[in-house]
Amino acid sequence: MKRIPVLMLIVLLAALPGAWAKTLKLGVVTKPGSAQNIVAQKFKSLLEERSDKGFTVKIFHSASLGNETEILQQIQMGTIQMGIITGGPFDTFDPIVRVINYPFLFKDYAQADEILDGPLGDEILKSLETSGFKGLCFSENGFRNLTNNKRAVKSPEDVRGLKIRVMSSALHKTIWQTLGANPTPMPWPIYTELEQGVIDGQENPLWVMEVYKFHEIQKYMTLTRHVYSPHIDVASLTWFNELSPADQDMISQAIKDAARFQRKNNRDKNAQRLALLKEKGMSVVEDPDITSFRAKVAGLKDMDLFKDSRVKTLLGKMLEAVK
Ligand code: EAX
Repeated sequence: MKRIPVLMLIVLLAALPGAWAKTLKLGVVTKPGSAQNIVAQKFKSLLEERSDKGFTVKIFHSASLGNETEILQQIQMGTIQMGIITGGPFDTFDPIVRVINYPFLFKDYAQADEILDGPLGDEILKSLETSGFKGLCFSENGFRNLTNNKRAVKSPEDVRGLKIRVMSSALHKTIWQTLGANPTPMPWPIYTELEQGVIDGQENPLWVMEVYKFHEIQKYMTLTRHVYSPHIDVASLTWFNELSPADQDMISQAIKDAARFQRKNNRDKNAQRLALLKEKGMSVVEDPDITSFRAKVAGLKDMDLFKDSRVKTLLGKMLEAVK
């Protein structure tokens, strides 16, 4: 076969749209239509458009690159460039992230936005650099609610002995232990474990119950809103530092815009989701005894989980800021 002259090859390649594009791999653990994917899709379209296809984003969804802990490890190593990852699993990489998963911390979305988009949120994003992540911004999973198959939960007494799946996070495990449940850390997805009764329940925002059809396998839901669960949108620090300042700005801006879009989209749909879950037969406790739940977990801030001085100081500032 005749060899194609190098020059001609270059001309040919340059003519192909996106031939010189830098490909960016982004990992999420959930399926299309899920909160993390909505951020990822929006980011992809914004970045590809704004960079005039200088970047292409390849989204790996449904845990095709592994669970959230494994995705984070690959981002640390730089084999994946970005991830939209739920707050929980970060706490084994950097305990400072526990602060944002603190129970009953934010009273509403406005307060969560104000703090996470402000200097305290920045402190957490910045801290992640020590573990090899460039923390870009927060998008959201949402306020987490308890579901289970045993009984209607109205107060902490009803939680006693329930086998609850929690994220891979020491804080989440401690919250449910303190409430009297029997928590088991398990990575996402958990449908089979719920279906087979290995666990009685789980806790997640409303979109999860709808998108993953938990109404088919979970009878009871309680609007506990016990933890506001953000995603942290991160990049590999080594990779990010090698980009030009202009590319860094473009990526940072695109992911922030995508996060803002997704938070609104998520919140706009919640009333409709709740109605649908009831219609599908879930028995919902909308007004549980939150005062008792709060009282039970009030001592968490003095536990060893928060004894690291950096973590303790930031938790103190955070608790002050939400007063
Ligand atoms: O977004 O593991 C979890 O419970 C997360 O909330 C899950 O990724 C769904």
